[in-house]
Amino acid sequence: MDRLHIAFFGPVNSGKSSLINALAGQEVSLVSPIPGTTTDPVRKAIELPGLGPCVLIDTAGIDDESILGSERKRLTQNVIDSADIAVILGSGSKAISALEEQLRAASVSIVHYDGSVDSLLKRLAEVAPKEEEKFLTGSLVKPGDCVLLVMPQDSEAPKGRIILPQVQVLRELLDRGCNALCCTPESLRSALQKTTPDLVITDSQVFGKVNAAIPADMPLTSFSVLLAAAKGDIGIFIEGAAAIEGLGPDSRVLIAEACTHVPDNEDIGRVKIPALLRKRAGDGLQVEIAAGIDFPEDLAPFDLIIHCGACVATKTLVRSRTRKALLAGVPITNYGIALAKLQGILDRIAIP
Ligand SMILES: Nc1nc2c(ncn2[C@@H]2O[C@H](COP(=O)(O)OP(=O)(O)OP(=O)(O)O)[C@@H](O)[C@H]2O)c(=O)[nH]1
Ligand SMILES: [Mg+2]
Repeated sequence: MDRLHIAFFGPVNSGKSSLINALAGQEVSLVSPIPGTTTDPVRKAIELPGLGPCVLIDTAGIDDESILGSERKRLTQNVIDSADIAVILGSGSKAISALEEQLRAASVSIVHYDGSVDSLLKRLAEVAPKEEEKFLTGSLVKPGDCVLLVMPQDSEAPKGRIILPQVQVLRELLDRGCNALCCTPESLRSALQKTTPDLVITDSQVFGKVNAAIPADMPLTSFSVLLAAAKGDIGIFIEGAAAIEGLGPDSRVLIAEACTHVPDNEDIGRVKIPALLRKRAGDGLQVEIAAGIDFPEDLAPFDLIIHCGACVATKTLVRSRTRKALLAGVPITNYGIALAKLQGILDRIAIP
């Protein structure tokens, strides 16, 4: 399950850090009477009563006018773009009204702190997204279904564990009363001899291979398609993937990753997708990578943006990047949809 990202905003010295420390029951952030104590955003992962796993994010005062103020505002903007809920301390000022406007534009829920931690927790629980709204598999499965999960364990897979989207889907299937069978692309045929699945969920990188091995009428989707549907606007991503057809040797493509993993020589964003794009559009095609919270201010030079599956990113972050791309007039899609398009099976995949 995704952690709920709760960000705290207010003027300098309004007690943001004190409130976070009170909620966490420990010293997460430095408190002092000196205005401007918190400079860069401070993040703390914690379980809150009634809310479950959360990330509390402390920020610099929205009226911080120090020399570094404008740089801090940029970091604060990154927090706005990735928060699920904003807790605001104070009211009435111009800076707060401007902040509220930004938060509303980024679809962040707003809660005003009234001085009571108990009532804050209650309000947070009210506005937090409900568990049932968060199913990745949506209406694609029902209790009793058998779901086959194709999970390559190649050199890119982490040692000794299973990657987050696969863990999330597996857990959800168990919670929803489904029977899940896991296999690798190599053991797919023997898995199909043992059972006839109601749905196949594969890693997008082997879409083509899996599609060729299963009956044409067997529902097929991928982990990153499920994530895209839950976190972004999948309709926009499908439309965006059409731009792949128009790419040529002079085109520029931005690959945006939400996490900062160390890439290896089979990396999907840096190696596999660029290679497939160049095979289709020509060797001259330029690919730029943006990782973590970095996302270019100016998107206009790009002909297409391909975003990662966003397993560690919030819905708000994906939506805000999608909005920026649309405003700049640049088509945006994601790894799973792009790979389905590049492997010629976009029309065939099941979307929740
Ligand atoms: N009386 C009273 N003082 C408080 C309360 N909350 C915070 N303070 C005091 O207000 C001062 C600022 O508190 P911080 O929590 O550092 O405020 P902040 O909003 O994080 O400040 P910056 O990081 O500088 O933006 C400290 O001296 C706190 O002890 C409160 O509820 N009541
Ligand atoms: Mg502070």
